[in-house]
Amino acid sequence: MLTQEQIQFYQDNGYLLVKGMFTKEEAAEFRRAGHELIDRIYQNETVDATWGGAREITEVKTKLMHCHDVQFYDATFSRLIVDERLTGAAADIMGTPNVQLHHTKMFIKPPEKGSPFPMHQDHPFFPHDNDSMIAAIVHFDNAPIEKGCVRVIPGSHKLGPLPTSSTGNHLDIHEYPVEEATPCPAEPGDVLFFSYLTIHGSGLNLSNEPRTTMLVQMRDPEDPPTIDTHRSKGQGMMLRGINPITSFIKEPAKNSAANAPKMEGGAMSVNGEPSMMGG
Ligand SMILES: O=C(O)CCC(=O)C(=O)O
Repeated sequence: MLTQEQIQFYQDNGYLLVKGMFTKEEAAEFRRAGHELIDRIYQNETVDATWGGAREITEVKTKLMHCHDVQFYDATFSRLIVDERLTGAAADIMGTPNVQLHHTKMFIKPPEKGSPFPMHQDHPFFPHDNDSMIAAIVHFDNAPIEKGCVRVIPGSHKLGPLPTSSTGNHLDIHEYPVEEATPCPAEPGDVLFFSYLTIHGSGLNLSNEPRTTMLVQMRDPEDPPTIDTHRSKGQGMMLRGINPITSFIKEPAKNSAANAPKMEGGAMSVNGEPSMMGG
């Protein structure tokens, strides 16, 4: 449960860093599971999840390792996404007892050359009618500024959807430089929540250690997608409470290319699954 001050901070600023949501020991276990998963996947894959927009903000040949829908690979993450500490805070922020999964993804920004994320809103990747969508970034290890911690623009969730760059779903890199945004340095077990309208991004990892995080994207089950896009395995799973929509849940129709927003990143599959959909 969040305090009234925390909820007010989120409503004013569009983000909230919750310190110590998970213990250091739990974070170490998530990190072990995450790194072992990436090691397994990257035995067969060479996918680099770096966004095209990141290539515009640095000439360094950066890298980013990722896995979408991590709960399909290790039950450690299935338990994490239904943990009441996480979903209870998400419910407090969204103002609904019911929390539904949109997707998960883990990122490892490798030492010395971990890719940045240009400033962006998540909204264009998967717009929804009522803008209930939030992200929670669970930190598996520490993320100081030099590791490329997430940065936000406080209050930007009140601006509504902004025009994106002609080269991707990010914002203009000159108008919104990453280094001018507010850094959110974090320790293992801290969780950063933000709205899909909050402008956010992150810098390069220039340190000599990896930065390991898992992002859980969640929504109110009564907030429908505006367009049919950005499907993922497990989407629609209830993480907390009930789904008040009582008709039988059907498989959505096949994704329509006409509806698809601009993509970020280059790679298209990990283990045969569409995996690089940005956002
Ligand atoms: O992990 C990060 O540094 C930022 C991730 C992000 O902005 C996103 O996936 O939308």
